[in-house]
Amino acid sequence: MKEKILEYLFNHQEEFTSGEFLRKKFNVSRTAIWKHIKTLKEEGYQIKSVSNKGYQLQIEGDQFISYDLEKLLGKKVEVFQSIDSTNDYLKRGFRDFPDKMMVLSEEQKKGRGRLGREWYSPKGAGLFCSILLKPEITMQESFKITGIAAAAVAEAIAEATELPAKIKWPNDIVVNGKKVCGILTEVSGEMDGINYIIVGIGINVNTPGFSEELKDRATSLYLEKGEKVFRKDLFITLAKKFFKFYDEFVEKKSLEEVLNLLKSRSAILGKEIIVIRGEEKKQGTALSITEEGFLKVRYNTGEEEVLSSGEISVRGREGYL
Ligand code: BTX
Repeated sequence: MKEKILEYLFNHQEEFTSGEFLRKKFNVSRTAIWKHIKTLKEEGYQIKSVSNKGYQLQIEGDQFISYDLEKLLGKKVEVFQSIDSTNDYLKRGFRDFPDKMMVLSEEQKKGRGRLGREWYSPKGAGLFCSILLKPEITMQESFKITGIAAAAVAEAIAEATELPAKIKWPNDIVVNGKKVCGILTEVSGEMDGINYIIVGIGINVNTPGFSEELKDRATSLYLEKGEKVFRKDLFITLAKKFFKFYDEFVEKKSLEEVLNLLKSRSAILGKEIIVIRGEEKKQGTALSITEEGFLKVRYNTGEEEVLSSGEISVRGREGYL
């Protein structure tokens, strides 16, 4: 019912809709209408109420509206004003949530990176989203999902901003040598298959600045471009690209376009890198991306290795980033 009221208000934004009209249309009590409107307001929708006139949905410029995004993408999209972590939300409810559901939040109180690290997720300026996937693929194949997301993010950023977005294998997107996006893919599965894959994507879109600790390594699309970027368009482009690549992979086992992008947009191929495993650090060169989307490295010892995931530091202008 709440969704139906929202849909009606969304499609009639230019006018006020009276509570009486809604009551008759949906055949419920005035109190029920009032309660649904109250819940929608609590969820962050700006609904103006004027006595004798009724209700009007007011959408500010760059606001994520669940109904609007669902209509454009044809998938379930939940939007929060604040949450602990969008990945954790999907993890808690994955059994009841549909495949390919997405969740966005204006801020995260406990945004997470890999290995328990923090992801800086301030209100209103970023794109913090997670995608729930329940494919019939193997654990080994699930490692390719981060590459699919990285290719989609880099392409979406380049398309929306014309910035030179590069992929720092496996899970970062960098612009001019600094991180604008991190991807956290979490997989749960057993011998006979996958329970879920949750792909968390955090993009610094209009973030005005960073702490002392982050500012040498992190940047935002706004800081690089010098003007604000419309988050809704970026999200729609990103989601469409992600699902195009993902469906091609799951249905046809094809990674062709993704592989081309992982290579052509790579920030590390041919460069000196350090492969970090806990305390161990090995120097080498990033040789190539394999047919699986994995990274082939040649260490300075002459030994070669193919990595399906991992942590990499790349030699930049000022040492290793
Ligand atoms: P990562 O472990 O590769 O990167 C985390 C590191 O990046 C941190 O230790 C810090 O040095 C740096 N960092 C923290 N915040 C930022 C930032 N906003 N911009 C640039 N650098 C930063 C990367 O992990 C994976 C991040 C995924 C984030 C998404 S947001 C939606 C979803 N929900 C959630 O809790 N995480 C994911």
